[in-house]
Amino acid sequence: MTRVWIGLGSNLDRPARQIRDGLRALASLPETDVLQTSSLYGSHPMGPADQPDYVNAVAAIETRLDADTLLTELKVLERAAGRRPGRRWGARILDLDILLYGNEIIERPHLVVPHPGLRERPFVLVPLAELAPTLVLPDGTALTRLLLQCNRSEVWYHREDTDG
Ligand code: ROI
Repeated sequence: MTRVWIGLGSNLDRPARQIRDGLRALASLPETDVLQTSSLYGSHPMGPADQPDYVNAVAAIETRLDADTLLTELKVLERAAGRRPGRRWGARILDLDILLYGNEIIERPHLVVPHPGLRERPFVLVPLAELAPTLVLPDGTALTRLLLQCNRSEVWYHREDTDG
């Protein structure tokens, strides 16, 4: 079994519900256990600003699926949630990203792990640190170091009674 960190994001069609459904959907993946799920966090969109705020979370899973198979399964879940191809960095119903796949470094055209945005995105680093404060990336960088470099005030706890 390989420990994998998944980033979830949504900014369409009741994002908090999309994230909660997405977390549940991860548990339905074959040969996969969900170990931990983070709180839900809000953030303003990175990229084009003419789209709604995001809700983000991170999950720790353990899986026997290889990285390519996992990626394919995640795309199936995104599509099942209603996601359709849209503009680059545009609004989306559900984004499921492989952030880390064990301690592997993968650099292929369709899959780069650790996720290229991981190092500077507070909406990924903060939920990741909630689950794994002592995490170290495959290249030896400590998560704590990345957290210090990012602007934590760009993310907030998503209030349970709101769904924006
Ligand atoms: N911005 C935020 N805040 N959260 C995301 O999950 C997110 N995902 C994306 C882009 C469009 C880059 N911006 C984002 O894919």
